Amino acid sequence: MRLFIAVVCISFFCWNTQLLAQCPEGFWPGNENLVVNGDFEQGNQAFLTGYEHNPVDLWLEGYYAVGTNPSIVHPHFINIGDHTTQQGKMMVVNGAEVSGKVVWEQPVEGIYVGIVYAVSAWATTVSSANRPAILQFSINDQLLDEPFKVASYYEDSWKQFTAYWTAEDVQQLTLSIVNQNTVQGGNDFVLDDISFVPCFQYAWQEHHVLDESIVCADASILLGH
Ligand SMILES: [Ca+2]
Ligand SMILES: [Ca+2]
Repeated sequence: MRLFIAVVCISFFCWNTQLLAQCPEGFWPGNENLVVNGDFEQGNQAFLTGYEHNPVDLWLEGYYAVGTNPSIVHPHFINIGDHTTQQGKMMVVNGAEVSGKVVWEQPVEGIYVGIVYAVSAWATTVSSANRPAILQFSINDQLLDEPFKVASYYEDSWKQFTAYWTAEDVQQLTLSIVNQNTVQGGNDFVLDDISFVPCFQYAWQEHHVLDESIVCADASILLGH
């Protein structure tokens, strides 16, 4: 029996490129964002953090809220909408004075050993002070790639930061975002649309395309002959 596979859509049609992590050139993104509630639309749930939760007041360092506008929870934070729809929720953070403090963390399951993963998040500064937070991903307490200086909203709006990681021998991991800037005033930011997706090389995908969980949801797959 011959197997004919026609994958009609390409990554542009499968994914909203404004939200999800981008795979390296030559790789095809899997169909599933392994992060739960990465857009924060479910509110303050499904993630862990080293920060204290206060839904109405972020005056103190080291506190966070999940809400629709940073200016609601701090009088000096800017008045903006979230990244997903401009009307949804995001994580608003008054950056702490402690280096490496975990901002956001979530266990991730269903890892394919030997596969490259792309992890990304969108962030922007909510304070007018020019001392932005410096964020970095980590997996199982190992920092990934270079730290990312959060952009000024008025200069660059929201910016996506991305890192790549290859699964070696783990089936489960803990994905984290930490802040490396301990300057008290100005290291305050918002996070949104966190994603973690597998990246398949085309040859690998042709051999595993029958696993519907890892192929493009809009692809047409033709079997026969
Ligand atoms: Ca959102
Ligand atoms: Ca701060």
